[in-house]
Amino acid sequence: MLRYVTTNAGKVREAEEYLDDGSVTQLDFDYTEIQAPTLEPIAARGAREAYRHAGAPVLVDDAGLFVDRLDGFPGPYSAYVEETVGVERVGQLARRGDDPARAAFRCVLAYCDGDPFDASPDPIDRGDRAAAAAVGTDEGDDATDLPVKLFEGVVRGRIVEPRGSGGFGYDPIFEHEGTTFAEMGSTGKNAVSHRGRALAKFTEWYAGR
Ligand code: ITT
Ligand code: NA
Repeated sequence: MLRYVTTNAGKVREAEEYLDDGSVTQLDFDYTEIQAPTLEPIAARGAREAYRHAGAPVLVDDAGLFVDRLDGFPGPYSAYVEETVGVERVGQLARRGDDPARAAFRCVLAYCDGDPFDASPDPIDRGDRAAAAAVGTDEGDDATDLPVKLFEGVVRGRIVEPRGSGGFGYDPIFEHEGTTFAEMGSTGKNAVSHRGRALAKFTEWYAGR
C-alpha cells in the first residue's frame, strides 16, 4: 500500500479518483517544508522524511501557483500565501493591468521506498529532467541519502475573477481553456491538471518498475 503524504483533503480526493484502485491511502503527515525557490527539493526532502516516519513507500505531493507577471509568485510559498493573503487578493494582485494574467500550476510528486534505483540509462538521455533532478542535482542533497524519484506536472492557464465551487485552494481563480478548475469535477480536472499530469507520469513508471 502506497502512502499519499499530505494534510490536504483536496489532493487526496484527486489522487484517489485518478488511481481508482484502492492502492493508495492518505498519510496525514506534516513533513518539514524547507525554503526553496522550486518545488523539487521541497518534495524530495519531504519524501525522505515521510519514508523514515512511515517505514513504507510514500508519495509526497508539493504544488503551487506560479503567476507570470509576479515572477512566479506565490510558487513554493502558495500555501502560506493562501493562508495569509488569501485566494481572492492573490487574484486581484495577479489581474492588475490589461493583459490576461498568465499563470501555471505545478505539481511535483516525490516517491521514496528506501530502495536504490537503477541509475542507468541516464535520465538526461531519456529527456527526463525531473528524474535527473532526483539523482543528485538537488541542492544540498547528499548523494548517499535515500533515493527519490520525481514526477512533475504543469498546466498553463490564466487568473480570472473567482468562479465555481468545486476543487480547493486557488481553483476558483485558475481558468484553463475557458473553465476554472473549480467549475470542473475531479475527473475533468485530473484530465488536464498539474496533479493529473504528474500522476500519469508516476503511474506509468510505477507500473513498469
Ligand atoms: P500538504 O503540504 O500537506 O500536501 P498543502 O495544502 O500545504 O498540503 P502545498 O504545500 O503543496 O500543500 O501547498 C500548495 C498550495 O497550493 C496550497 O495553498 C494549496 O491549496 C494550493 N494548491 C495545490 N494544488 C492545488 C490545486 O490543484 N488547485 C488549487 N490549489 C492548489
Ligand atoms: Na504544505
